[in-house]
Amino acid sequence: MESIQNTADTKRIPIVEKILSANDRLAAENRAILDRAGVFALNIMASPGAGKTSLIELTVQHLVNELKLAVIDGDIATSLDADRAAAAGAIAVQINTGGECHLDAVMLQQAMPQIDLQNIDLLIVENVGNLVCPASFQLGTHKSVLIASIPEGDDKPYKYPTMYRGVDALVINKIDLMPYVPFRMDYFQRGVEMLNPGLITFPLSCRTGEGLPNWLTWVRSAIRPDAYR
Ligand SMILES: Nc1nc2c(ncn2[C@@H]2O[C@H](COP(=O)(O)OP(=O)(O)OP(=O)(O)O)[C@@H](O)[C@H]2O)c(=O)[nH]1
Ligand SMILES: [Mg+2]
Repeated sequence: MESIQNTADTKRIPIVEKILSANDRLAAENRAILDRAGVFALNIMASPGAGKTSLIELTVQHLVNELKLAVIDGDIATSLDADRAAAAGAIAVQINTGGECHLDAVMLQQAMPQIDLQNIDLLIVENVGNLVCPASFQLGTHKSVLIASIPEGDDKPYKYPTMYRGVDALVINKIDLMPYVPFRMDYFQRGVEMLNPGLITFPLSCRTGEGLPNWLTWVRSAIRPDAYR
């Protein structure tokens, strides 16, 4: 029995590696397509309900007069989030993954032709709500952003290290709920610092707008580093 188990394991690992390296190749193609069109792209990841669409709506509302914006929304089902992004003022495309718990590079490659990229400055991709699967699939976007939220609890960096390790910026949303929910900010931030030292972090509330200006400044400077230095 032992040797059968080992054989199954040794066969499984190369297949997973092959899928991931095929995905990485497509992600590199996506990046090249975006760069040729002069589009800066963000991949927004978080657990379900952390506030991805809320932050995208606010970002679109605040930047729509200065940047040409598009949103690609990944969800298992429905076009609810793309509808919200469109109502906020972005060109919006919905990807329904049909059960997959993450977006991958091929899904993005299929969605991008629905947008006139030559006419876009910033593409925001909302990944499927999940702290595990999206961490393994590069999309070709320029920066990855994780949204944590106060009601999820302060232990999440410790429990989902791969996600916290791989991102370029961290939003801590729903800080308006700090008085009502036990959340040790020090403990949370120690976990983040251990996994991703110096990670730029934006505590904010999509509900009250507190902290939002710092996030918007970061987005602007990430897109056009020279203009905002
Ligand atoms: N109190 C509070 N509620 C918030 C805040 N931001 C978002 N919410 C609420 O949290 C809920 C989920 O927000 P969404 O923006 O839909 O979250 P999401 O991450 O896009 O959710 P999925 O796409 O389903 O994974 C909604 O009821 C929001 O109104 C916040 O800063 N404070
Ligand atoms: Mg959403």
